[in-house]
Amino acid sequence: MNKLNLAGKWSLARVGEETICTMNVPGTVLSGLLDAKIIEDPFYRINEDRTREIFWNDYQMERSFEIEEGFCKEEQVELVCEGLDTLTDIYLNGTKVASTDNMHRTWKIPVKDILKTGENSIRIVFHSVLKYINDYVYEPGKEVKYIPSGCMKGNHLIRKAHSMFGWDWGPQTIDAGIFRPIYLEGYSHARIEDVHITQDHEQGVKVKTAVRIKEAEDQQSWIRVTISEEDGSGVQSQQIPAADGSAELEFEIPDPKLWWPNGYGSQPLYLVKTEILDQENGQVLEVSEKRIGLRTLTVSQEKDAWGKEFAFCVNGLKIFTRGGNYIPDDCLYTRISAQKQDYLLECCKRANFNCVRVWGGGYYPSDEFYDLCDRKGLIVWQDLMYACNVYDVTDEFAENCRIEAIENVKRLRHHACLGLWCGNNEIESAWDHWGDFQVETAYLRADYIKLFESVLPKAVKETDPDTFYWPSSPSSGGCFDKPDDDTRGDNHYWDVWHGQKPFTDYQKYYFRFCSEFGFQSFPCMKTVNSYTEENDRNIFSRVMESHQKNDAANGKMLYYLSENFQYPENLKQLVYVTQVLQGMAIKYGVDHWRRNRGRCMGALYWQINDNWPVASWSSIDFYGRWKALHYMAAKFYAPVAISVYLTEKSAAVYLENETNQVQNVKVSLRVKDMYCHVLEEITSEGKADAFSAADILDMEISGWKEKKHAVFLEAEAVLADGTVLTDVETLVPFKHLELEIPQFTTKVTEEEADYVIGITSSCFAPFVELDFEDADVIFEDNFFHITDTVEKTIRIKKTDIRSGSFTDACDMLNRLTIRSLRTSD
Ligand code: BMA
Repeated sequence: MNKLNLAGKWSLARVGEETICTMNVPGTVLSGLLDAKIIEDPFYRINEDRTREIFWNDYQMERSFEIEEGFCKEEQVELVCEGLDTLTDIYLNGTKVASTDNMHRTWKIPVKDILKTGENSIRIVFHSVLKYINDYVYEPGKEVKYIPSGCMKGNHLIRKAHSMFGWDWGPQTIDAGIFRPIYLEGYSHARIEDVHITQDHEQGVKVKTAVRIKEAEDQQSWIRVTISEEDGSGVQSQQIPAADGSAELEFEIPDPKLWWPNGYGSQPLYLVKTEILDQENGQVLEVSEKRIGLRTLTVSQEKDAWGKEFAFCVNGLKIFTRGGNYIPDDCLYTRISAQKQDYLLECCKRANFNCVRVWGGGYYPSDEFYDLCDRKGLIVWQDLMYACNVYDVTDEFAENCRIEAIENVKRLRHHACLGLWCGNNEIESAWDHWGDFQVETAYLRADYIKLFESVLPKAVKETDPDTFYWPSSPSSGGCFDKPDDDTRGDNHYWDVWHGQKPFTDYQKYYFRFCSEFGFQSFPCMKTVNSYTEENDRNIFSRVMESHQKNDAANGKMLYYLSENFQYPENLKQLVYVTQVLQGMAIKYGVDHWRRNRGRCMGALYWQINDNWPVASWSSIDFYGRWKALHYMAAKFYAPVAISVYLTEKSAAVYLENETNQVQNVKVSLRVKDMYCHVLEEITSEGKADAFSAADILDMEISGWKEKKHAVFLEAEAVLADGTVLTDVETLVPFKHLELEIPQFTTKVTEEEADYVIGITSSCFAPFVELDFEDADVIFEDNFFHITDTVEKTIRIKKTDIRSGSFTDACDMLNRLTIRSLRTSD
């Protein structure tokens, strides 16, 4: 096969005008203009406004390229575009060869007749999507009135990531361009059209590969499939002639090594190599390689005492799913590198996630994303790319969506990490009871069923019958049958935050699986500084408000602040305290649902990441900096976790055990004063069975009513292997606690691979944050409580110094900043 990569230098222009600059492809209008320094950073201050406006223009990208004679002699030549954003006309040597209208699809365009030996040219015109949606003339009864929060009217008309038009956490930076590889392929032989790998775990493990090829004229081909472990051992190979272009080969895997999600076992992968060979000379014509993991993975919906469960079931084991929701990592999609995603997903793994939900308002990530999830043991809940919108499902639109689904399902279905396909985000629920949806026409309502309960599930099931399909998130199974019912299916819960209910409200709900719940915070000052000038650094300034896309959110953060903490003295302290609030909120929900393991079987918080620097629900900001929530998640998502459940009269200490071992534990619950003196202590031994949660100890606390402002509760669990887990609760909100100002003593020592920070406090210091103003590191733990006068040690692996550097321990000590609730700077 001949392949010519068309990546590299292209020229960028507005249609009909002079070249603006040369740019790198894969690249977009924004990446091109930014690299050429023609526009300023769209994320700085309110540059978003200017950035959006440039997309009222049509753009074109153009280049020439040389074709060798041999290429033109191939029987077939195709132009392959793996990602075109979005409304394009493609010209080769001046002839229009295709128009495209879906950034989620791969376009393969036959171009043999147009290519010539020697110099050729390609020009892609990107029509303004803003003009398209603005000029769009709706048919009577089909005008969609609903606009998702922060987004633009008409975003639903185009198969382009909805959130590129803005969202309640993202800017309207639009963009257009070639965001994935583009190349020519010439061939005169049979091609692999499809490799569908399925597994049978009934008796032992059998791997089946169904191969379909497009045969070439006058050529007989063989199909060879080889399967091996990743290290090359256990090779098995079979080769058979292709009969009518297809072949099915089955392998029995001796001593199968099963793939498990993070925390339940390892993630061994097997390599499945499919080749087509020329029957006459044995020459290999084409190769396809896929990595698989041996596992069964589905969703169990067995009936039980509470209704119907909703639990991922891996190799027969029902797990408690812990994770978060993923959005695109950047508004400029060509900057979403495998390296960036590796970092993000590794952070998820470090916080003890076993699942990420790829949310439907973004894009289908690249293959590398799923390779990384396979390796890290992160189950992917995969939405199809539809969110919070109403669609007019014409035949043409339905066909476009159908092909998009088939292409992406084929690309991803072999991945070990793939947990389920989900039709969309929140649209069933919206049709069921969101007020704004009830004014839309019945015609459009019927179109929901057509697309999400007919066209798409049919396409997905035909292409990947083995993976679970769920019509919407949340849902109870479809047909507008109480999509928010908490006795079955999944739920999104937003009464804490959008509904301004107290954190304790989480404890009223026993969802079967909570796939969204969230709480906002500001990113840290380093990130705020990146998009503001000194004068902007007030949360109600024009600049900071434009980096807050949920209109009511600043008010909400201040409301929750007023309920829990004293008034912060400055922006630094405000930013810190919003992060603490966010971590506290999510911990409340997760602890409660984990205590009710069995009834609830999953928690995915909203949201893991950001696509620009912004105040949002994320636990990791745009620059990869961990907010308090991410550090806290590492603890509340740990396979074995402790939590205190407080009621008026008593405090109960629970152990949540997501391991296959019984956990024997010694638990202490102490009432301490502000100088960490123990005023009362009870201890108890107990156990939590494998995959269960248990109430280990209860303490009557009514006796502390009088002194409730002067004490805190410290729960400690010592596991059989010596691991110590702690949790802290207070009997009054922190704002009413008689906290002393802590005097910290710190030291830093250097070891070969780590720096070790030793820190002592003169008194109880809740939510201690360590940081460096001019360096980024990941601490072993952060936003922790100091509950006694013993030195606490926190390690920093040298490999976790992400930016900046330290000459030695002394340098680190000098630059270390410490904050806690009673620190004012
Ligand atoms: C959820 C998501 C997003 C949104 C978030 C916060 O329901 O699906 O649409 O960003 O709420 O409002």
